[in-house]
Amino acid sequence: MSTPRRDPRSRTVLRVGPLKPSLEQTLTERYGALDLPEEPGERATLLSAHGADVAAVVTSGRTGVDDGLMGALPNLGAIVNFGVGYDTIDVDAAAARGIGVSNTPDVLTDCVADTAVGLVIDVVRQFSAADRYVRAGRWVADGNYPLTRQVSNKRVGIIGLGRIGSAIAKRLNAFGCPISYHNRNAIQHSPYAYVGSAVELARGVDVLVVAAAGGSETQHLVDTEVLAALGPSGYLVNIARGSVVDETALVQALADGQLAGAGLDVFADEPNVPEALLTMNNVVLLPHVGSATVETRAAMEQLTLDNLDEYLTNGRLVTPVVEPAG
Ligand code: 8YV
Repeated sequence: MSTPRRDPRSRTVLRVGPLKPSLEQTLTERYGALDLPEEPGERATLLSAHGADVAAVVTSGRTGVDDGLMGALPNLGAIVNFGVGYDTIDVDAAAARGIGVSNTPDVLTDCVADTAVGLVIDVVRQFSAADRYVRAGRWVADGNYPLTRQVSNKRVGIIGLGRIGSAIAKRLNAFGCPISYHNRNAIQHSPYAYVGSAVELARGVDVLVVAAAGGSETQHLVDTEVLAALGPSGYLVNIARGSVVDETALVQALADGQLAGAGLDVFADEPNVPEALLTMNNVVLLPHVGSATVETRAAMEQLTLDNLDEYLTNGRLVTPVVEPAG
């Protein structure tokens, strides 16, 4: 027997963590959303006064929702995530509690794949380093910049051939790069070569691109052994989650000259970047901007609101990761 649904306009929405300013504004103005305070005392006050009213949460990968917060929201039915990665949401706890979870797939695939290709080109051709060379007056003082390496035809290995990994493969394939990949399972009819482990994949490529989802299953999948297999002439690019790479091992490998370079859009403890990386000229550092274009962020915002509306009016989600219980 299903419970009768309440008027969607009367249902309470809670914003958890900072979001795109225009999305925050819409949530406040159109939905009368409450904001979860960061300060523990204020948070406890809000939760005891309104926790039982909350039907839906809107959050992002920066903040997420843990089991404890779900427990303080006994009538929560959906967690709507701004972003494709949902590793900061305890999805097992949500599923066990019958809480639906949505994300924003597809709309950001192109921009994140573009970012990966940008990082591959930048780290292999050393464009950021060469730019610094010009700005420092070194072209005049020291002459031509040293030769770098060619991008076209490099062997590329992709960890995580999902939507984004496949879009990266398609782009780099057009550069003449032979593509191989590692996933938990081989993808049927994929045009790319499947490799059974991350170490084996790293051993056979020049550039290793990390595009796997974050979370406990992929934690430190790229470890000392994988980096050693990639070797002193290999490059690592990560546009996925900092947690997939053992950052301490990465810094060590770079410091020891055991890796040619790294292009990183994501880090283990954002926005903090290991101090040692800041002075390495063969490392390109981006502040998690993979999806950060006007077009893509607008599309992510729209899909977030579509999921919220669909849940509040029909009890369903447009792009569910976990289906809400009926
Ligand atoms: C965003 C991302 O930066 O979609 C993701 O998983 O990492 C990025 O698109 C993030 O969602 C914003 O918090």
